[in-house]
Amino acid sequence: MDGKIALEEHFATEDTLGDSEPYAPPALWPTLRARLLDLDGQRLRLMDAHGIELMLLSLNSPAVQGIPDAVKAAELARRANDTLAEHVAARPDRFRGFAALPLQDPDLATAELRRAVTELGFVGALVNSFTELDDAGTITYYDTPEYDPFWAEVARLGVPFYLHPRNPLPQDARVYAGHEWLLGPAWAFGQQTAVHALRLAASGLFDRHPGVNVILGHLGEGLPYSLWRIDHHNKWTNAALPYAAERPITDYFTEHFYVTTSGNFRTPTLLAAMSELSADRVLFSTDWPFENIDHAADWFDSAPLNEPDRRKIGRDNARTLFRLP
Ligand code: GRE
Ligand code: ZN
Repeated sequence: MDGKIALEEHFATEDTLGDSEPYAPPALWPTLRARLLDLDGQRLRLMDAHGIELMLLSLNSPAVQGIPDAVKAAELARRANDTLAEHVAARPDRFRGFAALPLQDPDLATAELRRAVTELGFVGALVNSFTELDDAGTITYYDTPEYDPFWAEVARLGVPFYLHPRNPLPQDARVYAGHEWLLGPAWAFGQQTAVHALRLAASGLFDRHPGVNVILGHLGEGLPYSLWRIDHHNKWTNAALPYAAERPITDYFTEHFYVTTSGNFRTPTLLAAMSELSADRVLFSTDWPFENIDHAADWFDSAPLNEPDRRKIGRDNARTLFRLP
């Protein structure tokens, strides 16, 4: 399919490059490094060869979320967003930007989001799940009351919030001891991000801010497969909803969440996401440079979809969600 739009597509700056090194075998790090730093060479050639018209670009992980000092995090976010804005300005026909945000401080994050959208023309924010804070392994999720003004601004600006994975900190990763292969994209990324997404849904933030939309990668980090059980386990007990939000989690998932195909090029899983969410809430993505553009595009282009759904997922849903021309 020509004209695809892809939206979980990463790059790195010299500041953030090192965060991705642990994810490549040493022999392949020079290749991943070059793929992360490249914006208009191999990346554009692969986009051309595989029918991707537009990429929405975001920083690698955890980047800004991994810097405990709020002021340093805000400086890094600003620098990275300015760099990205220059690249987008050079090729507005091929690239758009997601803002990196210093959620260490809700006010700084709100200000940087506003600047990125209104001054730099960014189409949303992509945040690498929880943020480190202070020095003692403190972390923060965004379902707590101090983030309410931030979510109000997300709704006011009308831009989506992409909740992207990162690994748990060692103190929260003891379940993986001796099984480190489960860290990262194999399992821990998705598990960690899914819990964060459920925290947001259960917090009531979508009741307070109905204009907020959250995007999850990797076909929803396992959640479409789990929604029914989250809401319906032990129904015979007639228990009240065990959280602050007013409605079942499935309602928020089907009304406020979108999922992308990033790094999950599997037809039965795609069909499960489509049947829980509808074809209107699934969007094509590759997860370049951690995954291959040809793997994503060849799978998607030949997946057994009807052509109207392929157009929606490959292009039209993104045009609507991001108000692209
Ligand atoms: C990602 O951004 O999705 C990612 C990483 C690191 C390794 C694999 C991966 O940040 O998919
Ligand atoms: Zn990614």
